[in-house]
Amino acid sequence: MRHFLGLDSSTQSLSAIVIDLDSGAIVLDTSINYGDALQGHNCPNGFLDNADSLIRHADPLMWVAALDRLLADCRDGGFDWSSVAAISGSGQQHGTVYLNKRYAASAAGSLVEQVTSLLSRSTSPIWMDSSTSAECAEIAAAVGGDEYVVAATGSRMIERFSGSQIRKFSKESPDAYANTARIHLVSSFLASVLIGADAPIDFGDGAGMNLLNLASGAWDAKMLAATAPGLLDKLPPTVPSSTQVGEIAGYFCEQYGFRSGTPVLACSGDNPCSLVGMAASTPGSAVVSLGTSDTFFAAMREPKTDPSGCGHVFGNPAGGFMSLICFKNGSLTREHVANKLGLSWDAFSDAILHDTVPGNNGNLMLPYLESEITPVILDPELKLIGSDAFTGWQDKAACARAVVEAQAISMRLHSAWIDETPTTLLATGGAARNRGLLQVFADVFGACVQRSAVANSVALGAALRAAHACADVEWPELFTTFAAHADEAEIEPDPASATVYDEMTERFATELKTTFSVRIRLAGQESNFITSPQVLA
Ligand code: XUL
Repeated sequence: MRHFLGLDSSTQSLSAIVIDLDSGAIVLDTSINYGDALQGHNCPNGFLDNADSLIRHADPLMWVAALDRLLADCRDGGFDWSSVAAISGSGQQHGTVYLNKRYAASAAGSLVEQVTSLLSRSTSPIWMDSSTSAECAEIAAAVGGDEYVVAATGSRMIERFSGSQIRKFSKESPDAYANTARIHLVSSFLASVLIGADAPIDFGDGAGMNLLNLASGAWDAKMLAATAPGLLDKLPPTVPSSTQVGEIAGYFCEQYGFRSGTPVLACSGDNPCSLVGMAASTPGSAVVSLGTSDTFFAAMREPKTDPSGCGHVFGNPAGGFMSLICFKNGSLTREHVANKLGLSWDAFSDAILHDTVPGNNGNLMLPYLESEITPVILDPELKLIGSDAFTGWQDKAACARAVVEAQAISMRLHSAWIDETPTTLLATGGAARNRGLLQVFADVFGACVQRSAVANSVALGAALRAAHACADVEWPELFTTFAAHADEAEIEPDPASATVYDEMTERFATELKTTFSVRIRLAGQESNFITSPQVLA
């Protein structure tokens, strides 16, 4: 049987998808929620409680307990793991796991028992941790500024990325750091557990560490030296994502019936895997994920970097690179406006489609209800700001269009550094249900919008990567079979709106600079403009 397994070790759950190349069907699609199923690990939302809201760590034992549980539940439910021909996986990006020696499966005990004695640090900082501003500044200063960091690693120093987290650990717990022989990402840790040996880090996820040199694919000596002592020895080697890193450990064959010799492909980060699962791993399509945060990601022909340092560059598991840009003001900001207007999502969508026109008659909003990471806006007092037309939320339709238009324009503006104009936007996330919102994104980008029908693009992406590498099936065939778009017509851009949005994007950029204290840390520049904006929120 040609079954391929993709695992997704994410923030709140572990998921598994098995695809069947012969029938073209997904034959297993299941998930374990840590908060529900593994309460003993005290991570109801995927992380340990901490009085300091900047600190977000998880229990790495919970991740392996989830693996045992998921595999056992499926076996007990009748799923035949011996049908799996190859495996790959994904991990939430940036999180780190600290081991006192290189991973080696021991003969006895559950995965929790095997891993417990290997941990040199009992907790793992995850991507939600933002407690490392001091370390980011120290590392940037040591290499001569964020400009070097961006050029070498594809991102400026980012609090949640692994490098500053490793530095913080080395400063706060020098003995435990010295006792650490291996630092894994969640993805390479998962791969290590699967093969029962030390697995490498792939370029996709490795690029989210502020340690990998994008051009060479090797660890960047200058970044390593600035981060923590003796780091090179503690990091696994790096490999292309398509590398087979080993065969499934005997433990999984004995416990769950996997076929001995089943190949395991390098695991990668969730965003790189999602790029594949969304069928967007070749340039031309960009994924727009509209959720709590809005995210834009796309395959890149050339490894460009964002001069403002806000966007990220990761490895594309299908080869080359990908961009990822995250906007913190997403659904919560839209929801805030919809609530102010007293509009349901259907009414919100209808108002945009039927009661307003592209460009909103020149009325512009700046969509920052809370602090923002793209661009970096730190002002906690910051609120939605806009033209007089929005005062008092009287013109409901104009206000509804304004917030969405502003978010789409901001995404266009802040993804311009990629220098690839997408012809198709693949929309996903909760807000992708909103037809009016998608029409605005189509018009602002001058691109067709398709809603993706893929539910778990991350686990699917991992399964597709395993199939591509081990069954030698080409990407287009895999995408057509498994990564379907919703069965509906594409949303076409209105050509008449092109000039309107070219002008509006320029105006937005100017307003942004002249209205806010937009702090761009890159190369020590700090612009500081304040006028007297119309505060709406
Ligand atoms: C990306 C990021 C998140 C995590 C979520 O930079 O921090 O998307 O990967 O799992």
